[in-house]
Amino acid sequence: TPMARAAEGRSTEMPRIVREDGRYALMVDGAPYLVLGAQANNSSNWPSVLPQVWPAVEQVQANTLLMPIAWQQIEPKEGQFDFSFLDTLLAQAREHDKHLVLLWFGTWKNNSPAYAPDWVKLNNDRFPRVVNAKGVMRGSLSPLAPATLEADRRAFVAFMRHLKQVDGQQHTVLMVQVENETGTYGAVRDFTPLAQKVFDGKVPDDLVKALKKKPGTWADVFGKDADEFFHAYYTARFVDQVAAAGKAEYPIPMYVNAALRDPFKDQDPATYSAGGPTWNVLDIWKAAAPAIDLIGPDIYDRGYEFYTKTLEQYKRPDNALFVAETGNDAVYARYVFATLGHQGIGFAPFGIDYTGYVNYPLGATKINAETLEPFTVSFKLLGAMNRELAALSLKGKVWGASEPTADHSNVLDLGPYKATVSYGLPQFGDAKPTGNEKPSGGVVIAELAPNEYLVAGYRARVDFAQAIKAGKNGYMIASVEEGHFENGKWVFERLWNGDQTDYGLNFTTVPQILKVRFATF
Ligand code: N0T
Repeated sequence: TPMARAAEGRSTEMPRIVREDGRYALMVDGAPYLVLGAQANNSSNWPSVLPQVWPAVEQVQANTLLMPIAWQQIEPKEGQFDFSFLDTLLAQAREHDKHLVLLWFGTWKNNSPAYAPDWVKLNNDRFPRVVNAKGVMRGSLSPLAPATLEADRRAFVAFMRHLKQVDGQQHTVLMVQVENETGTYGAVRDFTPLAQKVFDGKVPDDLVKALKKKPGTWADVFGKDADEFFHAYYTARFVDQVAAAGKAEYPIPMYVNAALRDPFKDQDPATYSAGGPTWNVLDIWKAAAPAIDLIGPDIYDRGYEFYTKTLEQYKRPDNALFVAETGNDAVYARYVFATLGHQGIGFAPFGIDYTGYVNYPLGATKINAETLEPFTVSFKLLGAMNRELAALSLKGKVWGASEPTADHSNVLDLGPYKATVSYGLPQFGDAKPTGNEKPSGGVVIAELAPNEYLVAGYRARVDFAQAIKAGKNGYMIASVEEGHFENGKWVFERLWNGDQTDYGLNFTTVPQILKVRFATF
C-alpha cells in the first residue's frame, strides 16, 4: 500500500488537487482521497503534547491530523530556524499511519499575530498594525506592510524547503494551510497613511478585469463595500505571495480557512474578521490569490440551515469544498454526510486531543470516547470506502444528507430514483418520522453503475422511489448486499431481505455498507 511504501521511505506521488467539470478531488498517491481529518487544539503543537493527541486521532478514526506549525516556534530569533517539532511530528505520523495537514500560523492567527515571533509582534515600527477609521490601533498586522510580507514569506519558504527535504519523497503531508482565519476584528480596513494612499488610488487592473468592473478608485468601483473589499484584496495578495513562494520550493496543495460571516444576512464587517475569505468576498480572494488551491469554511454553528447554506457558498465550480474546521460536539458529526453531498473533499472536526481543553460553546463540553462516538462511527464507515467515494464524487455520482434541525426527513434526487431519508423511525413498520432525540443522522449514496448504488448511513432510514418511469409495471429492489471493500473490490457478506428491507433500509450506529440493485419488471 502507499502508506507502507511511504513508511519504508519509498517515493509516492505528489499530492495535488484535480478539477473535472467543476468538480474536485484531492489526489493522494495518484488517486482521489477523502480527508477524514482531526485538528488538534491550538497549543498542542509541542512534542510533549503529542502523546495526548494521537489517542484522540485514533479514537475518531481520522486518516489525517491537522496540526499548527507556528512562526514563533520555527523562527524564534530572526533568521535562525528550528524544525525539530515538525521532524518529531512527521516521524510519529508515519508510525501511526496517518497523513498530516500543516497549518502555517504566521502573520494571521484568528486575525492576530499572536503566533508570530516576538521580534515581529512586538515591533510596531517595523511591522505596522492596522489602524481603524477612528484612529485606534488594532492587534492585527497591516497586509500592506512590505516588511511583514518579506519576513513571513522568508519563514514560510524555509518551512517549505525543509518540508521538501524531509517529506518530498513520502508525502505524509497532504496540504498546507497558509495563515489561519485571516482578516481583522475591529477594523474594516487599514487606515494608516500608507494604506490610505493605496486606497485613494485605482483598483488594480487584474481585479477590475476579474470582476468585470469599470476602472476607478475603490470608492468609485465598490461604493459602500470599498473598505472591506480593499482589505480582502490586499490580505489575499499577501497570502498569495507567501503561498506562491512556498510552492516554488515545494508545490503541494495550499489553502486558506475562513472565519465566517452570517450566511444569510449582510452582516456588518465591523463585527467579523473583515478582509478574510467570507462568502461576500470569495470572488476577490479567487482573483487575488491564484496560488491558493481552495478556501475552506470553519463551521461552528450547529444549525442545519446555517451549515448547509455555508456548504453551498463554498462549493463552487472554482472552489473545492473542504470543511477546514468544525465543532467537535456530537451534533456536528452528521454534517460530514451533507459535506459529501456537496462534493466535499474533506471534513475536519477541531479540538481533537486529550489535553483537557474544550472550546465549548463552539464545540463539546467534554472530549472522550463517548462524546466523540458519532465521529468515530461515521469516519469508520466512510473510511472503509474512502477511495471509492472520492473517485465517484469526482464524477458527480455522490449524494449525501444530514438530519435537519426542524424537519425529520430529506429527499435526494438521484436522477432515475428518489431517495427519502427519514430520522427517528423504528426499524420495523411505517410511521411518521419524529427525528432522533438529538439531530444526529446522515446518509451517503453513490452510483456505482446504472441501477446500482452504494448506500450507507447513521441513524437513518432510506426509502427509494422511481423518479423516471421505466419498465412496464414499475421497478423493484432486486437485491441488497451488505459487504465491504478490499483493495477496491467489493466483497459480499450477506443479502438483506424481508424485515431488513421491507420498511426501507435502516441504519443504526453500526457501520454498514450496502450495495443496492434496482430492476424493472
Ligand atoms: C477557530 C478555533 C480555533 C459563535 C476556535 C473559530 C482555530 C480557529 N476559530 O476554537 O481558534 O484555530 O480557526 C472562530 C469562530 C468564532 C465564531 C463565534 C460564533
